[in-house]
Amino acid sequence: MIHSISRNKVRPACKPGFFKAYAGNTKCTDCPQHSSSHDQAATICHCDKGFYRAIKDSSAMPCTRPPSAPRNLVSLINDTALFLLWMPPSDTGGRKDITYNILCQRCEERDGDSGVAQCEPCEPDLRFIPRPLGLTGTSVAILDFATHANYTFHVESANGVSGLGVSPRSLANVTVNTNQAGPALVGVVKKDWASENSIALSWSEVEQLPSDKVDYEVKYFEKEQEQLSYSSTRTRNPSVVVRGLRPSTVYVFHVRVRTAAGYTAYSPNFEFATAAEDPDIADQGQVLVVVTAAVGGFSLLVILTLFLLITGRCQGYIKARMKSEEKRRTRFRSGHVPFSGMKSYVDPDTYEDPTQAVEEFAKEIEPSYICIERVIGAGEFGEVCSGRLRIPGRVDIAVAIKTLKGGYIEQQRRDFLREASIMGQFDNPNIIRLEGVVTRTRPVMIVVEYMENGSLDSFLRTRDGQFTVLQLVGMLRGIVVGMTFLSEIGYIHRDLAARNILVDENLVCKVSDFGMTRVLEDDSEAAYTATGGKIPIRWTAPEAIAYGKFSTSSDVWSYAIVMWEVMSYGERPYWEMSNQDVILSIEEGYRLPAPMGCPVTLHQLMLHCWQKESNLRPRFNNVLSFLDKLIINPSHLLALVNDGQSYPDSPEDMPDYPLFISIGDWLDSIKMSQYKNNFLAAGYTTLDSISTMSIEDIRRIGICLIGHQRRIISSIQSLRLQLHHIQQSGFQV
Ligand code: ACK
Repeated sequence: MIHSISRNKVRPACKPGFFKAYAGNTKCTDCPQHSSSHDQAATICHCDKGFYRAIKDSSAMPCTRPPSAPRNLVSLINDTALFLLWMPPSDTGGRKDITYNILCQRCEERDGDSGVAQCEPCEPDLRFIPRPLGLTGTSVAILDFATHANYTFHVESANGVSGLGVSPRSLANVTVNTNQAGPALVGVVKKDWASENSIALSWSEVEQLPSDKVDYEVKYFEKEQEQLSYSSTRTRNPSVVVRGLRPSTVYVFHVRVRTAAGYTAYSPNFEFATAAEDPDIADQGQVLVVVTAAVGGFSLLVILTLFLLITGRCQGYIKARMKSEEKRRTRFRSGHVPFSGMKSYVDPDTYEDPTQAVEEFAKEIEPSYICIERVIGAGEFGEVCSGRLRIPGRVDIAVAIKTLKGGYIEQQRRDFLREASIMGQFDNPNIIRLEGVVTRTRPVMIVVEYMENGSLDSFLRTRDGQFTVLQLVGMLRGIVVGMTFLSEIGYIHRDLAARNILVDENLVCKVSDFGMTRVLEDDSEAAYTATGGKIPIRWTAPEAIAYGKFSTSSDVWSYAIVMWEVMSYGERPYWEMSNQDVILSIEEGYRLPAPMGCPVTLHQLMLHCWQKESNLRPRFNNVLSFLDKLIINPSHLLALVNDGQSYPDSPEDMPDYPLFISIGDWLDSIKMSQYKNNFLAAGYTTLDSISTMSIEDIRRIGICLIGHQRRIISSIQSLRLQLHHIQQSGFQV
């Protein structure tokens, strides 16, 4: 009875601040968040200014607003794809239905020096993967873009109430220059003829070659031997005769176009064999051509040499060249990659007169074109300033200017300019670009491109925890692109460390600080070793510390230390351990554990680069394709990217990641790819599974050559040690 009375009791009308969606004897409820009612008996609360309800939202839901812009938008580019990566907005507007739209413009700089760009919508055939609009993830891949173009991408964050009000769109922007990328412009490469030691190739020129085409680069190597050595040669015409090959050998060739702005991608691989040693098999006519050409070439060389000797000019130059050739031959003998025919790095020390190296590789700048603005740091030779380079008829650019302080002696001047003659030989988007030098007036200056965010180590220390793992991987990718270039032209850096990487406003990382011995003198991290050399111990591979054996593989070791610095936001490698302890620990097999929040896959890559045996370490191009795979398929990394994420306390809390280094990758890295099927057929599919294999197991799966068995088992032993370290550092593998 009481019950029925209370049911029949009529509730009063809702007061302001409350509402009742349906008429009847129901309770009034508080207006949802960001809404209010000002009248009695409200059936709906109206959204506060700037807040909205989507059509599908019920009146009981809070009012929401459009999200803020995506954060930390970055771009990555390779030969065929461009990637945009970003972080979700800091303000989601109170909704979970966030999506992203990509808007694209192609911008050309206007004629004249106004510096104002003219933009138009991007070409319709640009492909976005998965799609340009309504993305739910925080990355997109873009294909079929033009090379040598500037694209501006606007990434818009939107939610169910975007577009309902008058608020501006929430956009993050990034401008990408595609000079460094490009589809292969060379299609089919044909063999015209082959002799015992030569193969003549030709290819058709594509219709739309870039106007700034410089020449073609033909890269070749013995089939199955790419890891050991390759060579390359250049030609201005779409044909070449590649000489110095071995008889009866299959070679792999691929060709790319070099433009003023860099390389396009390589053509597909083409395989051609040289003729057998039997002279009857060689094409006599072709041999004649080669002989004639060789004799002609030799006579020309003799005449030219005589002329130069008689006139007495350029003797120093010839000497320097001979010295440099000698050095290169020595390098070849000592097992380094031969670069026959390729314009490889020339050590300025091989010039009798180093001034000549500077003249050859660095442009002299008129000092009045340089406008120094402020001092940004101190180098060993003098101040480092920022400023602008104003070359008439060209757009002003921001530059950093290294100066040589007064009172120097000639040797200091040479050492200072040495870096310019090294840097001037490099042309790569991830290597600091030399604009030129001032040598004819005082102060002597080296002018390089300006990098807004300065050195990578200090940059990361001031931005601790502010980037996604993908962004960090993007930075690492840039560094490895630069290092791949350096290793390809035969330059060994010797002092690769985060302090020697510079970062621009778009987070593009570029390798800097060249000059080997001088750089090491300059580097406060460099310490004297037992053999008397000055070496940055924490960054240097054990064989380089112990015997001064620097190589591209020792640069790979240093690169992995840079990876560790990046993933730990600029932590000092091995913390406060003394240099001596670092050397001993490395000798005993200790390796740096994964930094907090570092995906297992990246730590594995580091460990792979820290193998004691230098020839088991991956090469830079392997590291690059490794990172590219991660970037293209970032799900393993993205799973770790949570705001305020903390490192799991126990292995059980770790997400279950597949091992990133596949059996195939591992076998490639030890040049044993031919056995991939043996492992897979016997059921060995992860590194974890092979880590317990014995030499008998190796034999059982059909690997019979003793040398190959040894190489594989030694790599497995080193792997076992690595896996042990990973487990000790708390990761599950
Ligand atoms: O860490 P930083 O700001 O970056 O301080 C050092 C300082 O000069 C002494 O080397 C900065 N620096 C060097 N080269 C450049 C450059 N190209 N652009 C911007 N800053 C530079 C470096």
